[in-house]
Amino acid sequence: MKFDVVTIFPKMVEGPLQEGIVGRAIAKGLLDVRVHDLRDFTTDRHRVVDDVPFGGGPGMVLKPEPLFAAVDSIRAARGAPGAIILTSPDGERLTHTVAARLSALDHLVILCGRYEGVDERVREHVATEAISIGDYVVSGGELPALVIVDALARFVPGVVGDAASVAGDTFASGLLDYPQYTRPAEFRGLAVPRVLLSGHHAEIEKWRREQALARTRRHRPDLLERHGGVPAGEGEGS
Ligand code: JEW
Repeated sequence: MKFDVVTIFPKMVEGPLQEGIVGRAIAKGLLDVRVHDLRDFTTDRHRVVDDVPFGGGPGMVLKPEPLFAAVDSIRAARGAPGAIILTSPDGERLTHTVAARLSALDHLVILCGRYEGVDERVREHVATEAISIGDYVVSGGELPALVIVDALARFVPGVVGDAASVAGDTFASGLLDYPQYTRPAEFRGLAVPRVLLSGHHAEIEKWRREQALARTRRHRPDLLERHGGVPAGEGEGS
């Protein structure tokens, strides 16, 4: 899968991409992520990417010309992408379902906004969709772009070593994860739940299911409703 990320802070994006699961996938050739400095697509001596908003108001807006030029350049080098995503707080919320849909595309361009946002002509005539990573404020589109690359990459075959790990992912199963423990079995007087040390696999499965349900009910009851409620006989009891 190919990504082209356009940003005024290329180092902010390149660093994290070299680490962890995404870093290994790039090293293995499963992902090809190119990061482009928006300033390289300016034509003025001072490499200006922003300007004041028409109509007044606070802050600055990313100018259209460098963003149009960056996408033209990416198209010329790599062909037409399957989608051109604008990161934006008023885009479609990134969910497991949206990530799965986008991960089926072979080539994505991600445009990182900054300041008060980007000229609307970019959104209307360059971007094919706008994506938000959730209902909180961040300072620009770089962290959202990294979240999008990471979340989509996990659906690419071979990126996550253990396929069972992807299938069991919280938002694939519809439940939050059960609690995890590792050695030592007792640490500073804190014991691991006995059932996990018992070797009774059916008991362990039952305990984990109960824990996952209890956590989901407490922290994310909306997830249970979306999946049609708790199936009969699968509650954690009273
Ligand atoms: C996101 C790109 C570019 C946020 C989420 N937040 C916010 C916000 C900003 C400017 C004006 C109004 C609200 C900051 N910002 C971005 C925020 C993406 C930009 C500037 C973003 N997903 N994506 N939750």
